Amino acid sequence: GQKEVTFIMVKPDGVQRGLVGEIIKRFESRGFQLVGCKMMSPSKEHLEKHYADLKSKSFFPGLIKYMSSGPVVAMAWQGKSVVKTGRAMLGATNPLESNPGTIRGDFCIDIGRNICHGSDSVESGKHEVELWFGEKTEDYSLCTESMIYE
Ligand code: DAT
Ligand code: MG
Repeated sequence: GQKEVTFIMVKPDGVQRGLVGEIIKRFESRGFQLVGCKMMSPSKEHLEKHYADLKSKSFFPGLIKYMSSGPVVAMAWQGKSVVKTGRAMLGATNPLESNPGTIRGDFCIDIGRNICHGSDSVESGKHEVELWFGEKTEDYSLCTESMIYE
């Protein structure tokens, strides 16, 4: 329902390129609810846990190096169908295949510099929010809820 959560992260290149506000703005404007947000420099061990399913890929070492090249902004967003809609808002993994109007389709070019992360399923959304925030997300109701949901 409306309590669905997804893990959205502005990657180091997104932070350096000044796109933190732009990415937050798109999720806020859509009507999603920010329930967790922090800037941090994750350890390699933490990133290896986050990307555990990609461990066997040839690009894995490069991915971990890039992801630990600078601070990231980790966020938990909540709302109806936020996982699937968040992925649609991010665009395809390879930015050259991302539609204009998506975050990746508007702001980047290379797959290894695709500026943002979004959970790929409801299960991984829960798992990743837990991995990055533990229990420390905020539980509050938006006073605009009845204007966003019927
Ligand atoms: P996504 O981030 O869209 O969920 P993913 O989980 O398959 O994509 O991969 C995680 C990240 O790894 C992705 O954002 C960029 C990098 N990556 C994926 N496939 C890659 C490839 N073929 N070459 C280089 N980097 C890749
Ligand atoms: Mg993924």
